Formats: sequence, C-alpha cells, structure tokens
Amino acid sequence: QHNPHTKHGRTAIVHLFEWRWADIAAECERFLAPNGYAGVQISPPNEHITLTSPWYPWWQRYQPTGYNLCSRSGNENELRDMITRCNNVGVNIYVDVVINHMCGAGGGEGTHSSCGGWFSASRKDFPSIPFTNMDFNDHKCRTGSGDIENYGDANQVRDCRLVGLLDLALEKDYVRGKVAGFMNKLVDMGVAGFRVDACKHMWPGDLQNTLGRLHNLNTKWFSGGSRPFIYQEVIDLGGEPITSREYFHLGRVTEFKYGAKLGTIFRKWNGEKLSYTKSWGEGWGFMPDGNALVFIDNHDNQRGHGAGGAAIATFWDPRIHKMAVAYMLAHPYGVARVMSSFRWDRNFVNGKDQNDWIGPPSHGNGATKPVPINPDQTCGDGWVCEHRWRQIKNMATFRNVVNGQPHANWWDNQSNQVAFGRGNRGFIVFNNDDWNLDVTLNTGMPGGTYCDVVSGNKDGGRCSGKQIQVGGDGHAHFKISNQDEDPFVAIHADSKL
Ligand code: LAG
Ligand code: CA
Repeated sequence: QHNPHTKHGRTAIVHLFEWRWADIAAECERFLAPNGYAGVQISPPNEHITLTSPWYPWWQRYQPTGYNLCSRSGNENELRDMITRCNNVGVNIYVDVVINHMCGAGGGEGTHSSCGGWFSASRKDFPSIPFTNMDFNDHKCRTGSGDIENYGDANQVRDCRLVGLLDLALEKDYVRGKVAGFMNKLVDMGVAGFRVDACKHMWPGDLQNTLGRLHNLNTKWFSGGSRPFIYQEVIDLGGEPITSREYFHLGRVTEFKYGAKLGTIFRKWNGEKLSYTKSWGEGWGFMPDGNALVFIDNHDNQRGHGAGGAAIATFWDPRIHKMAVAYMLAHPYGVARVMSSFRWDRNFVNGKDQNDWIGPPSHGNGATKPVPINPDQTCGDGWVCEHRWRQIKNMATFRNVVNGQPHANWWDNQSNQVAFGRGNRGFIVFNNDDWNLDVTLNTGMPGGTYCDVVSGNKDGGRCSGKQIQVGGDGHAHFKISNQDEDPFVAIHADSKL
C-alpha cells in the first residue's frame, strides 16, 4: 500500500539508524513532532545474531534468529512504549523487517542472540518461531555454492542465499503465516508500516500473499480500514532482469537512482550539471512518482555497502549533503526519507573502508549508548543527527508547507545555479558553481520580507539569517556567494516576517 498515513500535514520520514527505543520515544516528543517530521524508520526490532568477530557489527541486525522483540535497541516493553509515545504526538513508526532470510549459514549454534534464545544455523533450527530445515530454500537453489552467484538469473536471486544468509521458503503457507504473524504483532502495537528488506530476493507473488495477511492499522491512532504503508527495498539501477516495476502493485519501492544521480550532480562528476535537473523525477527515467521512496543516502550506501558507490552524498561531505537533502525535500517527487547516522572511524585501504562494519556508539560490550543532546541541540557521543541540522530540519518544514503545490518558476544559468518554487508557497535557489550568484527571479510568492531558513531560523518575528525581499510582482533579488557555508537559500509561506 502506497500511502504513508502521515499526520498533521507532515511529510518526511527520518531513519534513526540503530537508535535505542527509549531515545526514539524521547526524540518524537522533544524534537520530531515539534519540528514536523512525519515518521521514523526504526532498525529491525526482532531477535538477531550477536557477533564478536567483527565486534558487534551493525549488520548483525540483518541476521534474524527469531521474531521475539528484543534487539540491540531494547526490549518489547521499550518498543511498545516508544510506538505509543510517538503515535501520541503524531509521529508514525515504520519498521525495517528482514523476512527474506535468517542468519548466515555459518552463524553457528548457541545462545549468541539478542534475546539469548538458542538457535542453530548449521541445522537451520530456530525454535522460538519455530523454523526448521524444511522452511528454507536450499532444495530450490541450483548454484554450486548455494549462494547467489549471478544477478542475471532471477531464479537464483530469489531462491539462493544472499551473501550466505539462510533463505526462507516464502512459498510455504507455514512460513508466510509466521512472517505475517510477526508483522501483525507490530501492526497491532501501532506501527504505520514497513520498510521491507531485500525485496529483490523475494518473489513478488510470495510477498503479495504474505502482505495480504496483514491486519489493518490500529484504530487507536489510524482511521478504520487503513492498510500498512509498504516500502520495498529493491536496488534497481538498470541492467538486471529483476526490476522495481515488478513490485509497484505491492507498495512503494526505494528509488536508488535518485541519490546516486543527485550525488553525482552535486559533486559535478561525469560532466553533470544542476541545470540538467529541470526535468528531475520521472523525466530522468525514475519510477512513477506514486511508487517512489526517495533518499540521498541510506545505512548501506553511506558506508560502501549496497548501491551507488562513491557518488553518494553523506554527512562526511556536509556541504554537499545539505544541498542534496534540501533539493530532495524541496522537490515534489516521491516520499522522502532523511538519514540520521552514527559516526565511525573510517579507514580506507585501496578505496575500501576497512571499518564499514562498525556498529553504533557502544559501551564496548555491544550495548548501544543513549543519544545525549548538547545545549546547542546537536547530538553527542558519535550520533550525527543530520535530521537536527538547521538546514535539514528547516527543509523538512519547507516540504510540509509546500505539500501539494506544483513545481514552478524554474530558472537556471545552464550551469550549476538553479532555482524553483512550489506554487506560491515556497522558493529555493542553489549556487553550486565556482562563482557568485547575483540575479533577480520570479518566486511566484506574495510580496513581503522572508527569512531564509537555510542561513537562519525565523523565531517569533525575527530572522537570524539572510532576509529576502519579495516585491509585489513576486520578484526578488538573490545574492549567493560560492564561498558561503551553505550556498543555497530557501523561503516559504511560514518564513514570512
Ligand atoms: C539489505 N537489503 O537488501 C540490507 O539493507 C543490508 O544492510 C543487508 O546486508 C542485506 N540486505 C541483508 O539483509 C547487511 C550487510 C552485509 C551483511 C548482512 C548480514 O551489508 O555485509 O553480511 O547485512 O549481516 C555479513 C557479511 C557477509 C556474510 C554475511 C553472512 O558481510 O560477508 O556472508 O554477513 O554471515
Ligand atoms: Ca530469497
């Protein structure tokens, strides 16, 4: 189902990657609701393997060992409390669910799991669900290794092991029932939908059956008959037999071309120019607007996993990252997701980060640290909190204010200076050239003095940043130095002074 069921005219989702439930609950109340974020994508909440070689990597959570709701982020009570408190302030919860597979085939046997439950990867035995060796696809897979070896062969992509992960037989009624039961427990607790992991590796028909078993959303917070929002992770950059299109009828799909292209454009690689984005969206060969879930970076490609490579604009390149996220939030295409990361010690050897496995800030024993909030509203202890950066937070508001308005009043200099508006509700100007921008443009907005929400905040009737004068004819003069900390300016109806 394609509707995110957001509340109060809110639009943007933030992925609070690896955050603890207790911290997300607090963040909903103290920051996300007051600043108009629509929802949170949470890390997988179910039982997962725990590994010590490497030392508690973030990716252990993509290796389920059961469907009990205790993870590195907290236990079931903490999860329930978080869902309740976020819903009570109108912030939706979307759960990352890993249903293509269980843990790696080499995951051993024992109680090294986040709830302490026993499992055996070698015998394919997960008694807390229970799944046994009959519930996996090995008999269907026809590669020599049992792993996916060739992405040109749709059968092995769906029926063999993704990087050695035990592949679930979702064609079985029993397996579908267990997966749907796990997801329904979350629906009943009040979540609004799911980010479904690794959908390329599941047959659309199996997904359709499983998702068809989901309950309607909890009527304590959602109107009767609401179906869960579904966004499916399918990496489709072209060139493979499996395409995003096969999944459109089931829900939205991650548009990986979006961040890969926009990163390339803002980096000015491959001869790309910002002016070429006049037809951004479907005009660039992206999937239909109503199917797309868009993002600049995600938890995989910000560290060289997944797709997109070095072009991806992450918090490590903050100036480019802020521009790219702002462009996404200003542009009408897709449902937008903002990444919120933790920092780690990168160590590139021959272009590959040797530390791409490092897990969230922790006490050393694999227990994730809380997110402390500094007096200036940034986060401490290695939590980056991009969603709290003024430029990004204010653009999340911009997206809400211009919601439903058409892309309008485009201008460009045939290079890397562009501007566009959203009806008469908002206008944004970018200077990604190596020279100054100095131009008068039609903003389409009512006359008045507006506060630029990139360089400052509107607080009461005062603006801490640049002020933009819009004349009675909608025209305004913009000057943006290429040396500015953030070489872009954005105004909207609610930033009028
Ligand atoms: C995803 N989307 O389809 C997730 O976004 C991505 O983060 C997951 O991979 C992947 N699918 C499986 O859910 C991550 C890491 C992998 C990691 C895997 C399982 O990117 O690197 O594999 O989670 O934890 C790791 C090792 C492999 C090993 C495997 C099994 O890196 O070398 O074969 O575990 O032991
Ligand atoms: Ca599969």
